[in-house]
Amino acid sequence: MKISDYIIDTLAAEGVTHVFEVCGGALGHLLDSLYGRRDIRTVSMHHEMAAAIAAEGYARAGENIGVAMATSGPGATNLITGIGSCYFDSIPCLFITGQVNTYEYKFGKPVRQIGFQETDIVSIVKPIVKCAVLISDPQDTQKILEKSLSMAKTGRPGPVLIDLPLNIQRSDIEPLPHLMGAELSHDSLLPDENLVNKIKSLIKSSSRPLLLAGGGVRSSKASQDLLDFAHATGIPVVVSLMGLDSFPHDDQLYVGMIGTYGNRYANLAVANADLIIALGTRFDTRQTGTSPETFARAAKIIHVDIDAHELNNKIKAHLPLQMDIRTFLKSLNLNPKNFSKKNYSPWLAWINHNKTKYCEDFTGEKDAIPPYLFLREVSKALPENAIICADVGQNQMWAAQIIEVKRDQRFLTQGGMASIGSALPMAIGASFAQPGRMIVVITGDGGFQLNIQELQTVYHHNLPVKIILLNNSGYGMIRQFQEQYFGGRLQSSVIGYSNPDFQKVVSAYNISARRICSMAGIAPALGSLFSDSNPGFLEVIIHEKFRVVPKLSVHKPVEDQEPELSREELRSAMIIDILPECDDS
Ligand SMILES: Cc1ncc(C[n+]2csc(CCOP(=O)(O)OP(=O)(O)O)c2C)c(N)n1
Ligand SMILES: [Mg+2]
Repeated sequence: MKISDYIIDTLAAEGVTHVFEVCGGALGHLLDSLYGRRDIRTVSMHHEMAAAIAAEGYARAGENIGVAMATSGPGATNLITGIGSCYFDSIPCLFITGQVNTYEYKFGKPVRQIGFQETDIVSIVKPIVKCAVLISDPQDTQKILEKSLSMAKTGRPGPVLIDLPLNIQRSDIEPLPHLMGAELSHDSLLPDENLVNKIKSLIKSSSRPLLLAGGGVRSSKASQDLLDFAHATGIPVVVSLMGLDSFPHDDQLYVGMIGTYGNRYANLAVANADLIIALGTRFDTRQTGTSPETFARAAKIIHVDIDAHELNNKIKAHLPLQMDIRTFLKSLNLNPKNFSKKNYSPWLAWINHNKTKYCEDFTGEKDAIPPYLFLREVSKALPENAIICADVGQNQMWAAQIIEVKRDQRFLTQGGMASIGSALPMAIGASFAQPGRMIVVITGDGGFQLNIQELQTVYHHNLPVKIILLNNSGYGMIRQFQEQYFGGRLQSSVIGYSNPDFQKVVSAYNISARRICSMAGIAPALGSLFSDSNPGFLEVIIHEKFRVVPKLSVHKPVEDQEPELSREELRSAMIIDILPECDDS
């Protein structure tokens, strides 16, 4: 059997329904093996960065591994941003790159290149993949493919890459029945009785506990288990940006998102908690601030993560547990009596008081559309099962702070790589993973221009992708940063920056486009945007004065975001003492 056919068959057998790619000579045989197939479809993108991120979006939104392909040289290098994102955010994806024939490849020779577009992509991506292999012997193909697929999905998920020279693609092999043994099961790593007792007693002695949900909750498909555990114990839940959609925001136990751009009330909860059960989170700097020693300083921390390297890495845990989140929660949920509900009413009342007092600022000036108000309206108008894809920048943080993500909704965004221009290709991938669901892109004028060409993919497949572009005439997030730290010298975020007429550009792609610049326009525009399942585009003019607030600056504890509360107010907002360095009295 031809190797390229074997590979596509294997992917189809894995349940992969779509492969995202940009063509090239070095992919020749693989493309030919995709030709005419109905069980596995080819989605031709217009930039490999977008193909990689579409695969990422497909894996984030669905149940399957994402697959992207690119030709050798520039095709392969263009994949890198998406590969890195899958690595940092733990998304299972397989990247296949075409390569020159093995007899044209330099291997160890001290020359720069032999074959046309020959590029050592395996070495280039090594630091950002779980594994990357160039197949040089056809007989290794099955072993490498099966191992790569298994690696991408098991343990802490992530990207894998296979570099496939043309002569290997066209070689024949006799595939054997599955080579791999049973996949590593995490069920063997159950928390034992001793451990359960420890957790039980930590919870028992706490009066201000919090569950902190990270991206690992979704990765291990543990959202329902988290909901069950929270309800069984009555413990309120804060989330990280990656864990944002792992717990329904309309649940009474939901507090908010923590971190640099987190909700002030959620950060106050973290600062004052006496127990934090942190699930599948790596305590990224955006979460803890730049002074991790001040983070959750009153709390004992139970830190559960599948990746042992993340335990006691930045935050010292009272109880570090290397374990799959779902396995952990499932086994705790097995015996609800263990964790019978305690009365946390004073704690919950304190949290809810802060939620009201420190809610986001919805006020505008004259008729300018305040982003928080606008996105709250978007949130209300979203279909029950919409998938929101947020780009990177102010638009992302406004959306993360304000959109009330419901139980059947998703919120997809890049955390660790955080590439501007990622939301549109992410949405394309998500729409193929979840046919029939509306996909809503929240993006900025700067970021949108990085993958604007993918409007053609949206149009070509008539995808139910609704793009909301918050146009503040600049790289707003960088402008905010320069205003804060560089005396308002807006080099390159505003100076030297300009936008095209987005209405004309989007219309040229045959997608219906609309623009609003006043409050009165919001309701009719959202009504019409969400009224059908065709592609749609809404440009919202946002005044450049709007900032992401609150925001934490460097060297501050998370509870002390800007705009700063008066020291007196901060003191009264805290249960524990404020830090001496925050006290100017
Ligand atoms: C590929 C890439 N280049 C540069 C950046 C740095 N960056 C982060 S946010 C941002 C501004 C994005 O501007 P825009 O899309 O208009 O969003 P806004 O912040 O204005 O909402 C930039 C340039 C990045 N994250 N990714
Ligand atoms: Mg902008």
